[in-house]
Amino acid sequence: MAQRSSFVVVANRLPVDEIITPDGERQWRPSPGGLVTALHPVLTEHRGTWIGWSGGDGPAPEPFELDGIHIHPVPLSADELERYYEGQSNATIWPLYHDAVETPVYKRRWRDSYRAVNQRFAEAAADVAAEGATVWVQDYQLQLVPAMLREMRSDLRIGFFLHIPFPPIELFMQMPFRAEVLRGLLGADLVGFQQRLAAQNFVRLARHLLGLRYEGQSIQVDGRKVKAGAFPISIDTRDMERLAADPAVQARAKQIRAELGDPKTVILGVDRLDYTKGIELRLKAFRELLADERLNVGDAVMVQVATPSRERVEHYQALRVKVEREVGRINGEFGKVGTPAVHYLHQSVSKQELAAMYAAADVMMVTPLRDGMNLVAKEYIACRGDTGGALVLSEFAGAATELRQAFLCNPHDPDGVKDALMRAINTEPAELKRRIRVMQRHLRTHDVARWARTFLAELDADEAENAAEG
Ligand code: ADQ
Repeated sequence: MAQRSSFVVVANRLPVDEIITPDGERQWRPSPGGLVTALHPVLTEHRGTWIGWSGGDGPAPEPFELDGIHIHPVPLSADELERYYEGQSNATIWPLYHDAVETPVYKRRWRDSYRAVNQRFAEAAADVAAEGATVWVQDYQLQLVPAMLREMRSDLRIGFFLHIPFPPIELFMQMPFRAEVLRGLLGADLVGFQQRLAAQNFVRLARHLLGLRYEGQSIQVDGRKVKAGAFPISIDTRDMERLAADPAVQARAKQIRAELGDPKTVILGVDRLDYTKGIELRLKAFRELLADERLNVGDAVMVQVATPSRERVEHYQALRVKVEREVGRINGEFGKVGTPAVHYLHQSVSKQELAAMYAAADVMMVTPLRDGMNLVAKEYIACRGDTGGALVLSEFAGAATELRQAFLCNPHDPDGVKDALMRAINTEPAELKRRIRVMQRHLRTHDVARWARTFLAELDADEAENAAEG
């Protein structure tokens, strides 16, 4: 019989990586991320279990314990990886929920696989959850889990958080199994979004598609109340600040600037290589500024770090070609021997190296066409200490709601992006420091622990309300 927990997290991925030790032994190592950091205290306090896929396409390893968390792996076959994960999750739902900036692909066999895998995750949760437990389901890969789980275990308190945007009705209505997805989410007691607008899209959709009544952010479903709300996610701000202040990281930041030729302005981009992130438009803005001679190679240098991502999905292969062609074009036209205009890294870097890059960059460019939140923007702010720096931020990133002192721009307007970058470069250092300080103060109070606390408190409050009314 599986370990029973009063707090269960269900996410596509487990917060662990498998490593092979030098003597060939397989071992698990925690893969540090914001989510696990935020949930760790709750997980350890409640003998919590994390249900997720452990990577690979073989049978799932046996459940085990790591750092005080019960880890419960769910298997995915090669076929499911292709259909549920790369297909339905990342070639249908991901583009559709991001304003269809790439055309979503709809395939019946992907949908069937998505359903089957969601059912497996729901069954795993039903198995490990203790009577009356709280189960927190994460993200767009698992939208059917709340209803599937409620069907098996009506005693549970179920929360769902969507890390990506939730589209307006007109776009959502494209999806062939739209009502099933909506009903899936409505299985939760509380559905959390990054933005207030997303929560509004959701409650309006419930009325439009299923004729459900709502009041404020509460939807009436089968005599239950399902609440929607905005819970903007954040970073572990103190941890990021500490890391950036580390003398080794500071020394590395200096070294990076020196290796770049100590230019006046280092412009940085850090993203998963994803078409929602606006990497090409950022490169194009930089190219045009060089062509217009508003910037010069040597004075200004751009560093773009693009983490390899979803490499078997066609949209992503096409994007890689476009980005690499643009980098080649810029360096071909404007670079000099030993002084490229753009430094492009298609690789993942360590947290320390990332912090050093943030510390080395005068201007950070975060220009997504649409983004649920964007943690890179918040990490940059946290890493600046009292050195100032400028954040150029797309209005279409969730982070723009909070980081109002950034240089906001519309990524669909190339001239607007260029102007925002030039303003960022030309603003007085004292003003830049002031802006960064305001944003740092905000992030110190609005960190990822607060995000988790607020969501779970609201989920608790909902149960109390439902019980009082029932
Ligand atoms: P992502 O789309 O992955 O997340 P983001 O929020 O920016 O986007 O998080 C990326 C994370 O990966 C950051 O913590 C960053 O430090 C790290 N990272 C990026 N490039 C890296 C590299 N080359 N090497 C190492 N680390 C790198 C989704 C949603 C977002 C939402 C988050 C959290 O798309 O909108 O903010 O979930 O909810």
